[in-house]
Amino acid sequence: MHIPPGKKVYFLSDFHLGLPDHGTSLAREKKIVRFLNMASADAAMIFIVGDLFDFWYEYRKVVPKGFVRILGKMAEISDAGIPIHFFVGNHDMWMNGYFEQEMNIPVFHEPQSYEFNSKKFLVGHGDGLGPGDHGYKFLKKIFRNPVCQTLFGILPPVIGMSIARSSSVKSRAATGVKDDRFLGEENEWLIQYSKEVLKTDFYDYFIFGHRHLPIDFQVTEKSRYVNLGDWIQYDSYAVFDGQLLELKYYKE
Ligand SMILES: [Mn+2]
Repeated sequence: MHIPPGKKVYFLSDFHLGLPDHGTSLAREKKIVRFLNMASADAAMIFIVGDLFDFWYEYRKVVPKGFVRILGKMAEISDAGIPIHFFVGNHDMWMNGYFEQEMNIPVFHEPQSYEFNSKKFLVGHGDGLGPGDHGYKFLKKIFRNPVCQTLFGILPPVIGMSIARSSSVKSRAATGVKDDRFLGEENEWLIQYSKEVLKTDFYDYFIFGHRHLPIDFQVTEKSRYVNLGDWIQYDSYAVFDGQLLELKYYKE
């Protein structure tokens, strides 16, 4: 895709809407909508790279309550002809055609390659990539198993949603705050993953979320890894202006 002069590509992730309560989440949702308003003024394309919701499960005929402002804004931007690409995160992987049908927004479950103005990008949420984390990788297999998903789907939503809510809270408690700082090149698993990919494929930019920590790291002389941070603590995003990629912080 060619990005014309004056146009930009935006990347952002990890809003975790729904967390920790309705009022706090709504204030955050409104802020993200204001950001999207600003971005859509000069966006050629917008990437939302996972964990938009703290929990999302699409039943066959029903979707979770709430989130009308951000969904409305995404629909409006998409209808205006600005493509939005969505990547599921580990908190909202249970998507099943709603974004595609309702908003014409494609949903990706794996990292994807893009080329903008001859720069190569690898974009994905980032969960389950790189070395280690075998516990999560095993859970992810269960979460993505069609039989398990169907069984969850036939539970009454009041039960399903409360199981999900408590496991989402537990997964955060388990992560804690110990990873709230840069762990060094050897221990940042998405840096290790990027290096592994570079052995066979070249990318100028690796763009991931999931880490909840804005990171801009030069992996090799020619390749950078950018972590998008989150919209809970940082209000961080990345923007590509056709030549350069920058990690930025939204300030009102
Ligand atoms: Mn997240």
